Amino acid sequence: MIRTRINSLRKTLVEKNLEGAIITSRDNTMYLSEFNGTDSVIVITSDKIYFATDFRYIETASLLSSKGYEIILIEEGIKSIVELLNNIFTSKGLRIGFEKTMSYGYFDSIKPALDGYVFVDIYDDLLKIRSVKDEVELERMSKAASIADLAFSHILKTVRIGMSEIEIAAELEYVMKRNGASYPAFDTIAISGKKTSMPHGVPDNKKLQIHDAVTLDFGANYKGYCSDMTRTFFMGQPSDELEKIYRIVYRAQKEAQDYVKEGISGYSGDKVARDIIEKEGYGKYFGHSTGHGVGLLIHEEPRLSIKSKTVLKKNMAVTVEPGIYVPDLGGVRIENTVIVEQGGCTALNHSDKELIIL
Ligand SMILES: [Mn+2]
Repeated sequence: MIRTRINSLRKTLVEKNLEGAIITSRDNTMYLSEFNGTDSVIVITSDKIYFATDFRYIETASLLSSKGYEIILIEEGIKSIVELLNNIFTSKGLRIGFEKTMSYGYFDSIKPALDGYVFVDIYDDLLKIRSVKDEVELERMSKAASIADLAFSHILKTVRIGMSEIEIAAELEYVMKRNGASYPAFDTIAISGKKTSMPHGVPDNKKLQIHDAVTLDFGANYKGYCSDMTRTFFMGQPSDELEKIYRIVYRAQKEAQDYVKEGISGYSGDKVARDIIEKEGYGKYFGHSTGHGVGLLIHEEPRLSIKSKTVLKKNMAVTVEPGIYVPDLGGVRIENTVIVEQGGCTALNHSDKELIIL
């Protein structure tokens, strides 16, 4: 798998006429080596690939030599990186790939070593390569999603009036860790009552009350890969309007998910959900896009949004998550992560989407 990923990057080097590339982001170093540590640098040329890391990681990194990597010990921080680059890139006036997400400080430190080179962004190219998942990635994402499913069913069994939002968030994260997650895929959202009108509200000491809507948006990170799901349920019968909103969001989510398949555009995937919500008169309360890619990062390519021109490919992972948020009333969001296939898609998470009243 690693070799295939490296080959895809080499294709980009050829297409963009690059002498080589330097990669420092954790998501891309992880993608190209499966090494899940920080502070590592990959330098790639047409025929060589180097993995540079410091004492803390050198033992783990040494395993990468069997994958074709040359391992370099960083002894003097950035000075070692500059030396490495000086040794590898000796010509002038050529083009070199770098990630536009690199910090200015880092870029400033390595620039003198690459004097005379033209810097060309390859971060977007790597995102594009990463948007189609391979078998190892699909397996990890599926596991990450089932860990989140377990945590959700645990909450449905244990949640009580009087519990605080923070307690619920902590419980979700605890159960995910107990079931193999390294950490939450992002800051867990567990909000209730009127706060559910804030799509990314922050859990606090607010306690659950009768009739409250409860929105949980959370995921697990399993071996580097994220899962992402959202459910809204109710602590006792919700108001008529919130129940109506639930049914609209349910239909928008279901129809958009049923529509997602290889060959559709990100734009049209968003439109299916948006049209349903707009027709019901709630268009202005659905202010975010319908979905985003998921993988090593919680938000990546492709997008299901009015701006997206991406055509979905087989084995892309994307969320389908419409929502309606009415200030001073509350909100509902239902989110599944799906894998794009020929003629349809498969949801990675299996928790029920039907209206749940506890
Ligand atoms: Mn999401």
